Amino acid sequence: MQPVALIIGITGQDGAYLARLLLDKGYRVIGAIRRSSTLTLPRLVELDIVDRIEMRALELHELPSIIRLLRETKATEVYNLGGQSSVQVSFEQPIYTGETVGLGTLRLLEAIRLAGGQARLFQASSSEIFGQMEACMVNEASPMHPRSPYGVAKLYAHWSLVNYREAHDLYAVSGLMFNHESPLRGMDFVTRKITATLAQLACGSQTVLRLGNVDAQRDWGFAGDFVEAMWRMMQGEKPQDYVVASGQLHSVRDWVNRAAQAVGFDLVWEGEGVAEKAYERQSGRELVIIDRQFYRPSEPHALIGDASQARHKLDWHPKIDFDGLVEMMVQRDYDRAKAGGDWF
Ligand code: GDR
Repeated sequence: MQPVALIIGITGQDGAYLARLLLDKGYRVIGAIRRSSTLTLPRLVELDIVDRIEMRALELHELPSIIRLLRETKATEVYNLGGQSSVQVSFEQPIYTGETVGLGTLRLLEAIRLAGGQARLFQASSSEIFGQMEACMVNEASPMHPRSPYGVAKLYAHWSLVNYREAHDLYAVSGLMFNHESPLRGMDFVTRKITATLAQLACGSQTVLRLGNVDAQRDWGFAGDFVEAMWRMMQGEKPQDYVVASGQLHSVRDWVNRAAQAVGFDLVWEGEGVAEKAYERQSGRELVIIDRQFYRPSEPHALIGDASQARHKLDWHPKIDFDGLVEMMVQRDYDRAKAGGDWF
């Protein structure tokens, strides 16, 4: 029988890559979208899969509508990639974030249980649930202490899932996902902001790249590799949670330097804290400035994900490394900037 996947969050970066992977594997793919949202599908268009996905309206606030959709589609696998996903925005919209990320996941679990409990659930959890840690290497057994409203909401979702697995015997798994990027990333996130702005600067734009904490460090991987791990987690005999990460730590400054180099800028950094700036060596032109508005009230420590369980038990091996990722994103944004449009 053909497997049926329901993807919540189909319009985002991960939704697009996952949909392509599942279509290639022969799945019937159903994309759930909010009735109220305007239908913009540029990522699915870019991957050339928009016509192969069945779109269905879904309101995660409305429990009966989730149950109905599960029953009508007979979804065998549900991927929850939805909800407010910006850590920065969660400091301004903590309640909305808690609603969509925390309670949204609980409603989905309850709907799967009420619909008979047959559908498997993948929950996109986050390294933000670890946050404050003494050690910098994190695995599935590490203590959790989130440092943002987003992280707190993801922690609620994570423990709700564990509880439903234990209490109701659902096949539900949490991917403890570290940062993952791609040319389909939204501009709210620092990597894409960097590659898109530098590409525009290289094509003659007069703008300046404004950033917050350039010394923040993250473990960054490629989203296309991460969706492969999601699918593998759903094929196991027993449900189990996994850390999904590249195992490499880099700073925001590393991203800027590498991306600048890729478009031909030789950067010189000067000053400290919010007075720091980066100039192009030859022309002396100011390209990067620090802007206090992009600092966060609190941040997680620099955490590296230990994905050895995923490697050994799921046979998951990411293909794109840090340099390959920066190169891929800069190249795509450079092409977009030259073509003069179609930004998302
Ligand atoms: P993050 O990603 O918060 O780790 O969450 P983001 O790209 O927003 O920030 C990464 C780091 O960059 C620093 N930073 C800036 N961030 C943004 N957005 N804009 C800036 O101008 C800027 N300047 C510096 C931040 O302070 C931070 O340290 C991502 C999301 O995908 C989550 O949904 C996911 O769960 C986690 O990764 C794992």
